[in-house]
Formats: sequence, structure tokens, C-alpha cells
Amino acid sequence: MPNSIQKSLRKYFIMGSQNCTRNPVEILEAAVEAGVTAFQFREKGANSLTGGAKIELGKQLRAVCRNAGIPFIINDDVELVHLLDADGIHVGQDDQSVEDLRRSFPNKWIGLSISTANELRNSPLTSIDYIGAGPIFPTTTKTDAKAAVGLEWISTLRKQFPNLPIVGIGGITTKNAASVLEAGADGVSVISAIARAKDIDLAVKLL
Ligand code: 3NM
Repeated sequence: MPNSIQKSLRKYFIMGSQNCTRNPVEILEAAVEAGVTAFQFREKGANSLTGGAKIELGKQLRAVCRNAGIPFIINDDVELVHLLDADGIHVGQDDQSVEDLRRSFPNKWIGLSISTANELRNSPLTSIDYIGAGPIFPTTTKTDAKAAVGLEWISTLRKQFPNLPIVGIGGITTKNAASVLEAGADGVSVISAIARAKDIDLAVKLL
């Protein structure tokens, strides 16, 4: 159902408790109410939860997505995908191989971050459902983010793969989101543009 993936990527909110200055469940509820089309639980990096606390928060966020009828994707945690019956998993180039993931999860969405032509050459695209392309703009949210690749990376990918679901990531704001779509992405994925917004409703509508 490629069409449905492309639609779900339109406003793709990513977050973990480390990105939030208030209750993550309330932030996700507000984002869902405002119209985000997918959510990725990315509990990772400095100040993130682990073990039982991560699972407990994941359960609550999963429930919000189930009630709203939007896909719930887990960042790079196979066990949690099983435990929370997530709709998919997103991984980076240095995480578990997407071919192994496809064997484990024949029917779930698998997203892969691809930042360069070299990574693209080494990525088994037949095993994935969508590409996360970025960082499009500079970002400080991910401390180990690569150098910004610019909008050209989206247009390059789009030219090569007219039908592959592509979502832009990294430094995307209400002000530059339209340029990401114009370059050919199916949608924008953001952390701080929503998690740190003063007015989540307005931010989601402007994305
Ligand atoms: N992945 P913000 S950039 C989680 O390039 C993540 O793969 C990236 O946060 C990548 O929307 C990034 O606040 C951080 O810039 C995105």
C-alpha cells in the first residue's frame, strides 16, 4: 500500500522524552489532535529513558497513536517493536541490517536513513518501505547528525526513484517545510518544530 505510506509520511512527528520540556504524552496528544500523520518513538541519546521506564512511556504513546489511527514507528529497538506491536521500525546505516529486519517483520514498515550517494549504493532498497533523507538543514537535535545535505539530496533521490516514499529530516521548520515538499519529498519529519513549539496546533498546521 505505497500510497498510504506516502500519505502517512506527510507530517511525521519524531520524539522521545529527551526532546520534551513537558509531558511527552500531552505533547503527542496535542500533535495528533493538530493533524500529524505518523509518529516515531525515538528514545535515544542524552537524558533518554531506558528499561522499564522506556517501555512504560512507549505503551502510553502507542495507545495515543492507536486511538488516533496513525502509524506508530519505533526507532531502532526490535524488542520494543514486538512488545508494543508497533507498525514499523526506523533504522540508520549503522543499525541492524534492513534485510534481517524484513525477515523478522515481513508486514511492518521499515524506514532507513540515507544521507549520501555511497550509502544509497549500499542500501537494499527492496527491503525498505521508505527513505529518511537528511539532515536536509543543519540541526542540533541529534548530536551526531551528519553535515546538512541540502534540498538537492531530495531532488536527486526523487529523480532516481519516482515512486519510492521519501521523507525529509533534519532542521525542518514551519518556515522551510514547503521547500522540502517542493524538492520532491512526500513529507517532512520533525522533532523540535513540534516538540519545542509554543503552539503545537499552529506548528503542525504550518508544516
Ligand atoms: N535524524 P529536528 S537529523 C533524528 O539526518 C534525526 O538522519 C537525522 O531533529 C538524520 O527536527 C535528526 O529537531 C534530528 O532537526 C531531527
